[in-house]
Amino acid sequence: MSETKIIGSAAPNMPWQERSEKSSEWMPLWRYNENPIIGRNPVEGVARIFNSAVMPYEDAFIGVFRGEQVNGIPHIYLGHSRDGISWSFEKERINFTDEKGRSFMPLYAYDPRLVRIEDTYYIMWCQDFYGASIGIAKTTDFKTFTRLENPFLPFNRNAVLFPRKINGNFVMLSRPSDGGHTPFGDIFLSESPDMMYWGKHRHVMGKSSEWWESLKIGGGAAPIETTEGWLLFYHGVNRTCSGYVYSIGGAILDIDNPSVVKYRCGNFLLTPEEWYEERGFVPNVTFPCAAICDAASGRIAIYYGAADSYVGLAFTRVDEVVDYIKEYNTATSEDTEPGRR
Ligand code: BMA
Repeated sequence: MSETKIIGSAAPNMPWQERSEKSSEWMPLWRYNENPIIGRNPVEGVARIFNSAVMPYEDAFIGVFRGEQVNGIPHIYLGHSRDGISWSFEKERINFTDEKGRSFMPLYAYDPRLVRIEDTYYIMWCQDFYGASIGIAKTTDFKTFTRLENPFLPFNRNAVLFPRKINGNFVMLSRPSDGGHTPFGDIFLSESPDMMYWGKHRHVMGKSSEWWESLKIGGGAAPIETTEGWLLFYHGVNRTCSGYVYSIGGAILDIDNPSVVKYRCGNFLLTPEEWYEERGFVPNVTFPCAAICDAASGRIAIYYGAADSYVGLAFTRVDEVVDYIKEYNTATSEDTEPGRR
């Protein structure tokens, strides 16, 4: 086993369960035995919660959740948990405001990610901006949420910020798309000095010749800083004769120049197998949106949406997953170039 370490803070109270005999020894991720951790009808007016992001906050955990309301329209709900596993949700969706404090709600909002940079928490999601595009807001107290300028033109999805500035700029991954169920998609990166103007766009990685990610890919959890580079959990999609299948993949990006992919794993790390991943509103979806990690022990807990109906939890250790990604590395020269054309 390598000596790869997480660079970051300790989270000794993070959810954790050792690999049990239920999970294959040779797979790099193992599922929480009590999955799914969030079931149907979790709060009044919300039929399903999935594709959601959580993080440590004060002595407990906080999260932004994709709540599919009973009218089918998704919005973002705030949730609290003492242990990161058992969640309670606020009944009212998050009230986003403009900079003057006036309510400024998106028409719909889905697939939120949550990233802390210094003392500010940023939420990124997909919303309507003359078609699916990225919305972003900030908060310092999880009571007021101020929307910022929309970072990108339509159409775009799967935005996720890096948890610190790189070379003096904020850096965000995103996945340009179409206005529907996008049959293509690569991960790009953009930089901003101020969270308002975004540029220096670079290609990070595209679909690959491996069948599980041969249609499109998209960023997942906020990249985790490690001694090998940025560890990125993302989703990869295969088109089958009965629809799309979403699996979880892993890659390692260069620490100072993250449009350079050092390694990407040719094998998926997790694919739909359990009933809650294979059966639901949209079958065969595992969609990572967050990871909590403990730098001291190297433990990582990945939160993923399952079948657009539930939230699942999977675990790994940084050295184990980085070794696996390196062992099955299939990065091509297009991946390892700086992404500028
Ligand atoms: C994608 C997104 C995700 C969803 C997935 C599978 O296009 O809309 O929110 O989980 O499709 O339905």
